Amino acid sequence: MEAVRAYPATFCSIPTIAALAQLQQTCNPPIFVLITMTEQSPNTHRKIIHIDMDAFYASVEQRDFPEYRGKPLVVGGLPEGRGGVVATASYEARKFGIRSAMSSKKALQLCPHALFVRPRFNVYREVSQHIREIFSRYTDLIEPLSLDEAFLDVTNDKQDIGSAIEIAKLIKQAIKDELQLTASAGVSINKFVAKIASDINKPDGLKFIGPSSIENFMEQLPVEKFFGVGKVTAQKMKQMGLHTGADLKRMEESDLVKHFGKVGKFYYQIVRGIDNREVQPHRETKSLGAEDTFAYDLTTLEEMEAELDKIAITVHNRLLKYELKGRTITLKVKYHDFKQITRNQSFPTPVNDLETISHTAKQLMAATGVDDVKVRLLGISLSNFGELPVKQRDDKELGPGDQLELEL
Ligand code: DCP
Ligand code: MG
Repeated sequence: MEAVRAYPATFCSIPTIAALAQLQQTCNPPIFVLITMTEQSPNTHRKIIHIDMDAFYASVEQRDFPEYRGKPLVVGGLPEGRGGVVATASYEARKFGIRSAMSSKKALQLCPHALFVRPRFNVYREVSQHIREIFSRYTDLIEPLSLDEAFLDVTNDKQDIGSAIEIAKLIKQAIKDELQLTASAGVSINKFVAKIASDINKPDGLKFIGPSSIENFMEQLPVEKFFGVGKVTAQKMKQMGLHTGADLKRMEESDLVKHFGKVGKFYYQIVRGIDNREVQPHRETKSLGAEDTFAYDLTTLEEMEAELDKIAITVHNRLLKYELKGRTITLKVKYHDFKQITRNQSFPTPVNDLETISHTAKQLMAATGVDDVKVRLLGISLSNFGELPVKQRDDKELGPGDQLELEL
């Protein structure tokens, strides 16, 4: 017999190596060894696709109104209205620096000849249903993250195609043929890498990151691309000399946890290409929120209120994006010693307006007692959504740049 596959010894636990050595001594002829994966090696058998529509709302508008094609188009609040924000911008508008969640006024300053239109959610919802129907031709393991984005597990695809790259191509083609829209796809062995991959060749992109290139890919990835790494954490990492995945990989797990809290465990695994989260077809949004870690600990109520106002705006935008209203508002406070508390308030009917979110969060904050405290993180989330039309993602699936807590 011959060895089918040998994993590097670093993947094996010490007892495993010892047991093998003993086996080798006792076996003649040489043994047949298949070392199963340990916690320290990536699970390479899954085939995961992440699909994300390109400039979704704007592309739909350009498709339906030929006069918008080739023009800088902004979908969202109108610049003359109060507090309008950009939902998305066409690629032509992005050249001027216009981005989602920016105020529409700022967008107009950046590009005075941009066209501004209000979103047509009913149309986006229809398109979303159609792309999900396309996905379902290949698998039932579909986890939508928002109207324009989903994970698909095609390890055992319905049509026995076998190749995830081929399936991604077929899906992209069907979206083009049937909807006259483009999507980008990322293909890999886990959700994290597939999601990053789909962003690499946008628009109309397809990127495959296979098992043999995954560790290398993670090593060269800038730290800000890592899930859960926001601006402050990225800055802290850089101060510590951590710029890329390779730098993170040199850290002990315990040190990562010491410096970054629970998410340190996730960093430790993900730089090794390990992300065993399953594609969850029936996942419901349980909560949606945002949080921020500060460069300096906050000590006064004024500082905390100012930060809560900013976080409330982000939460409000996300609620609008996913068309959600919640009955419960939760405040999360993490102190300088990582001790964490949550406080919440529930309402008789679901809410999503900015005023209520920021006011409630500030009231809850004041009630925690802020004398003699040092606050390193604040977060606001909404939950208790009830039956609502769009059941999308919870905050644990947001992309790079968002600072969110992970269940590991
Ligand atoms: N959206 C929103 N508010 C945000 C972000 C997004 O209303 N802060 C809406 C508009 C987007 C849609 O959600 O069209 C999908 O979000 P994406 O992040 O996927 O952005 P796009 O599809 O617009 O662009 P990209 O090509 O970068 O995916
Ligand atoms: Mg998109």
